[in-house]
Amino acid sequence: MNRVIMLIAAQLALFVLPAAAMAKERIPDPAKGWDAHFILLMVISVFVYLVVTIPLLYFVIKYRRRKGNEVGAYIEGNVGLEVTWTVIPLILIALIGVHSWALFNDYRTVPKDCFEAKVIAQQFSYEMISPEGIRTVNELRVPVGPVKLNLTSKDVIHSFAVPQFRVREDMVPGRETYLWFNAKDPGTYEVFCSQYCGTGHSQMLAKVTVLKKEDYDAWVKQNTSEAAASLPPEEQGKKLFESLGCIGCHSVTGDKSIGPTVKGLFGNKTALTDGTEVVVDEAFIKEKVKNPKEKVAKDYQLMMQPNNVMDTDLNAIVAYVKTLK
Ligand SMILES: [Cu+2]
Repeated sequence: MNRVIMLIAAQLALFVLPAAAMAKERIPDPAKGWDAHFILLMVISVFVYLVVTIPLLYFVIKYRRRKGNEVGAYIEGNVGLEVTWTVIPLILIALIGVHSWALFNDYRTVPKDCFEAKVIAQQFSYEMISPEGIRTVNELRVPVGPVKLNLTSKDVIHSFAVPQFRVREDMVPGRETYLWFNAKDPGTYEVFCSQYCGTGHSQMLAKVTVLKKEDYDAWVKQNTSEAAASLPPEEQGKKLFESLGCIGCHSVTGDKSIGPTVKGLFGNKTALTDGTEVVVDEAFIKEKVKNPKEKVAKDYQLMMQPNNVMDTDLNAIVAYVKTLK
């Protein structure tokens, strides 16, 4: 019986709130649900605040002590009043409870036939892998519709947050987590890392680009055929520099970042923390990728992890770095 009352109350809440719209759609939109939930909490809180504060102020003034030894009247109690102030909050709390539960259910239940991609975080970038196997860095491309993201991390705990979709989920090394959102409108949506993960945390930005189905298909076609054709080493190197996450810490534009920029680096001398200088040549770059602990650049902290990169890929990276004059 109580359950029936709660369900009726929840239905009423859904009816009066914008969330009503989501009940009609086949695929729910938790982003709207969160907004509705916020409004529900706000309305209830303001209502309770006013119901308590206005009479309080009134009584404080009306029943203030006026003369020396005035004593207040003894009041037995009032059954009607007590039942009212128990039942009304009970209904309000039940309403919040049922609405939260329904929303949480939508938020964590991935719709069928969802577009599914993978995101791997590392200090301080994201690698996105489309269902077709296309790898991108700091930009996720998805078609319009529900999207599920499988998340993980290579190093520390990061958190994938897209405020406009009202989603956030931790990215934990050695574990796969997930989130889903309903990308209804084409456009660009910002991604933030919302778990402090190191000095480059605030630069750990990315975007989700929602494309019309046909635009997405065109992008896939373009990138898979391009990948099939063998690229010149510099271009391969550029892709590796991005997909391996090097670009997260080493800019190619000359800007100072977590690590030194690679622009204008090749063939020049660079200062190290131990006070010596070294010429950046092929051997140095290759050694540095594999074993970053040695020969740290002056004014920088060692943040880099050793990378197990194939020799052919290393050659491609060197070829790319050479082009950045
Ligand atoms: Cu992070």
